[in-house]
Parts: sequence; structure tokens; C-alpha cells
Amino acid sequence: MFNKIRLWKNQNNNSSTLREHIEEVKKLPVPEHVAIIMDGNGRWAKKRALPRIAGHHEGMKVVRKITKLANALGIKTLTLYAFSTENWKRPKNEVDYLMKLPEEFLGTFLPELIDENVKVEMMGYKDQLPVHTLHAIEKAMEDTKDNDGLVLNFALNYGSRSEIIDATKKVLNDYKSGILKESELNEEVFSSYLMTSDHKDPDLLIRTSGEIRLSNFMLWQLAYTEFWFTDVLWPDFREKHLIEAIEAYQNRQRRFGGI
Ligand code: V07
Repeated sequence: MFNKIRLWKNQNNNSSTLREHIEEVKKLPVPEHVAIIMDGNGRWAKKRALPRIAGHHEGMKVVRKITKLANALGIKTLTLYAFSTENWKRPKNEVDYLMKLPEEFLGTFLPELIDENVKVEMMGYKDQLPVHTLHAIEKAMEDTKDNDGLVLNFALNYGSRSEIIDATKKVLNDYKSGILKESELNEEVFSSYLMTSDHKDPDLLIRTSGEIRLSNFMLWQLAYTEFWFTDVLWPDFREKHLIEAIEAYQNRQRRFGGI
């Protein structure tokens, strides 16, 4: 409770208070893998009579802030849902703008990410991405491949049902060619065919903007994950909100451990 009171009083972006908070949160187990559905960018813009793309741009700046905090907290993997396979249905100008955001983000922040030992990764269908988008991301992945701090994993052109079907097709192929026997297939082996094979399942899922659904995001991987929903729109999401989500996670873990 004391934690929370100090947190809410910290409206003036006092960095020493944030630093104290980070130390406080780190005394209890921090989730190793946090996944976020960054929703509410369009709504944020609409409320201000701005074009939707203004909301996306503001949301991009929040990605930087939250990445920094996740790294400081010792979170190992941060998976961010940046673009779904459904998002191609949006107006062309919005899609074109979204496909420029990875370049803009990396153009501004890649030196910082390298400096802070962050490793950039991407999961999703690369073939449909414009080459300029893919090149920027692949360069960032190459430039950060030896970093062993936070893994910043962007879900881009990602859809979970397609991922599961593709994994199933690969399983069938390996079965046909004799690499995999029916008796060998179990949950762990199946997981290794998914796009997330390098990562453990998320410990905590956050969705902003008041929507209480998964929208085809990591359906297999979220089977045992703790969920935290907030009405805060992604462009308004701040360090204190991530800390609040992690404290809620830690309280649940503590209660669960007590039984
Ligand atoms: C996007 C900003 C965040 C709110 C959600 C939608 C808009 C960062 C990236 C990104 C992706 C890959 C990468 C580096 C940065 C991004 C898209 C949208 C498509 F390697 N933010 N952001 N990509 N938004």
C-alpha cells in the first residue's frame, strides 16, 4: 500500500522516486516475460481531434519509455503487439504510416538500444512486409544480436491461429519424413514449432484501452499467464502503470504461494 501512495504522488516525473520504486519492485520476483497489447492509439487521437496516425506516433514514444523501464526492472523479454495480420484491413494511408514506424523508431532509438544492451527481435510473417520495413528491422536485429540484456520482441504481422496452423504443418512434415514420431509429440515439442520457440511463455499479459479480449494474440503461449487489463490508452501509458501491473502480478504470486 505504501508503495502505491508514493507512486500516485509521483506526478512530477521525479526520477529519483522512480528509481526507488524500481528497487522496491525488484525485491520480489519480477515477471521474466511480459507481453503487451498496445491498444487505444486511435481513440487517443480521436479524443484530441487528431488523425489516427498521431496516436500511433505518440504510442511509439511510449514503447521507448516502457522498454527502458522493463530493462531497468530486469525483465528478460518484452513482447509488444505492434501490428496484427488483421491490421491490413485498415485504410491504406494508416497502414503505410504504420509500416514506416519501425524505421522511425529504430532511426531514433537504435543507438540507445545498442548502448543499453537490448536485443531487438521480431515475430510474425515477414514476407508481406514492405522491404523498407523489413530491412530496418533486420539491420536492428543484426546490430543487437550479441546483446544479452532485455529482448525486445515485436509482434508484427503476427496472428496466433495462423502460427498454430503453420506449426502443425511443420509437425506433419517432420512426421512424414520420419524426424518426429507420433509418440514424441507433446506440449513442449509442439511449442518448439511456434514462432516463440526461443522464449518462455509470458508470465504477464497487459492490454490497454479497456478491451478485455485476446484478439488472436499468443493463444497457445498465454495458457497459464496472469492477465492485467487497464482502461488507460496506450499513448497515456506510463512507467507507473507498468509498475502497478507488476505489483498486481507479485501480489497474485504471493497469494498463490501462500496456499
Ligand atoms: C508501432 C507504436 C506503438 C503502438 C502500437 C501501434 C503503432 C514501434 C514499432 C517497431 C516495430 C519493429 C521494430 C521497431 C519498432 C512499431 C508498428 C507500429 C507497426 F523493429 N512502434 N510501432 N511498429 N506503433
